[in-house]
Amino acid sequence: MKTLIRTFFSVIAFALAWFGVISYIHTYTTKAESESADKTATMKADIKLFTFKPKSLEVPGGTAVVWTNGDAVDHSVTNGTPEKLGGAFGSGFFNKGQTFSFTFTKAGEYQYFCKKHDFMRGAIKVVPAP
Ligand SMILES: [Cu+2]
Repeated sequence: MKTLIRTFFSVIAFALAWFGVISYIHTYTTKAESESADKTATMKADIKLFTFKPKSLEVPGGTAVVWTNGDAVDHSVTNGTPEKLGGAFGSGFFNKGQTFSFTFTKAGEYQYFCKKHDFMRGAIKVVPAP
């Protein structure tokens, strides 16, 4: 009987130890993930009433620009102009409440437009990172 109780307690102790190790690993990895995510600076932009807001935006290199569609119609964020595509980024169509994100690493002027409404235009100016 004594051996049985001892075995029972050692099994419990073993299980608790494992639980501790696993939760420690879990905490450690999730923390590492959120820390690396924090390193990317983000800038928010909106699409509202068929307009990119702000129409032009200046960001340092390494910034992720996140566009949120506030209209109940599909829009896209497509690099270039309808006359001359840029090719650096293109969102495809996304609808109300959805977002598109692009991280700008190279300095320069990036024009963009909406593939469905070619009068919708905007620009991102990327300056060298400080
Ligand atoms: Cu559009």
